[in-house]
Amino acid sequence: MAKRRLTGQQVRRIQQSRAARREAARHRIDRRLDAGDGLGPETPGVVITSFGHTLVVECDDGTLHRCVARRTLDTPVCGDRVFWQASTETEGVIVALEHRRSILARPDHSGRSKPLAVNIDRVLVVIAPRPEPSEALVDRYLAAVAAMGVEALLVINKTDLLQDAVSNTLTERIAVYERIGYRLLRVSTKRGEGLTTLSEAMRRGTSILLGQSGVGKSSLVKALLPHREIAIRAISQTTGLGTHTTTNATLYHLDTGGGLIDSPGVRGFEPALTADQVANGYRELAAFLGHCRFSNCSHTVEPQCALKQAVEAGTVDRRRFASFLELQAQANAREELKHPA
Ligand SMILES: Nc1nc2c(ncn2[C@@H]2O[C@H](COP(=O)(O)OP(=O)(O)OP(=O)(O)O)[C@@H](O)[C@H]2O)c(=O)[nH]1
Ligand SMILES: [Mg+2]
Ligand SMILES: [Zn+2]
Repeated sequence: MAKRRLTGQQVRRIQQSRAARREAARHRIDRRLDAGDGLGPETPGVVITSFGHTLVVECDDGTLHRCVARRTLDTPVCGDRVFWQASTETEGVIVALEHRRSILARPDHSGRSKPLAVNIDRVLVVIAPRPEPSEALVDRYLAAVAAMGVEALLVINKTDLLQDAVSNTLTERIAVYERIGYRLLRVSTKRGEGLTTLSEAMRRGTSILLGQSGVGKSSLVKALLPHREIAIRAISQTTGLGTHTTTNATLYHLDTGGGLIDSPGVRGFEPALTADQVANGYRELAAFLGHCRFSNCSHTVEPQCALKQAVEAGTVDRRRFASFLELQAQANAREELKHPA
């Protein structure tokens, strides 16, 4: 039978009635909460992923529970430590959020900054020979991570593809990050190479995988945890419409200790940093900041700029410096929008 196409108006009506039903359900839960009625005891747990308004909460015993959040709370996200109460046999309601010790935010469709995952201790920026790496993206991630005050590592996946001339260029391009003190791990999920060292590096705290779509973040999770995903999929009722692209941040536990969050790939990333945070996000500039002739030096046109001199001397990488100036200009533009002269 041919599928009958819905008109725009019908689609809108369906969406409205779904939203209304959801709201009504949440109101009912709020009333029950206020009346202290029929809900289970407050239980601690951690949000491991979300699907629309449904949050998947994991308890200390490893059980997974579908929950909604009480309307008065900030929207819980992956990594949030919460308290929840059972509302039915299979569902629950999150009634409290613990303090977040770190927040990784990124702009949503409308440009507003939204937490992607929280309580992260370490960021693994993943790149690969294919898709073509974007150093601009790596620089942005590293600057954002510095502002979060957590550790950053670079992971080159798909080293099995590093056999030709491409490999030398990639290695050269990436070498700058090692020179300025970032740890670089080389792995291949396909060949199972480098995975032990990687899990060693993640043994403590919670790590998150960030990077372009297709670099192999989910493949890394699968290689490290072949079994866990199935349970989470069952509870999410995802349809698996023939795409492997990750759409939600999801927290996994490693057998070797530590947590690992898989995240959806991005094309670009504009961290909402201040000019100072941008400067601190380029660790190789630290030795030169404050040494320019003018204290308010913009490091663009001024004479005797310590940063430009370091670039000329070859101490600071020219490409990184250009990306620093670009991020700094964006930060200044944001400031001006907030406080027009
Ligand atoms: N040659 C090679 N291919 C790999 C390796 N790891 C992953 N791939 C392939 O890369 C493609 C993308 O892998 P994913 O794990 O889905 O990538 P992702 O980073 O999770 O992508 P998004 O979820 O879209 O952000 C798949 O076709 C994998 O089979 C590797 O080590 N070597
Ligand atoms: Mg993925
Ligand atoms: Zn300067």
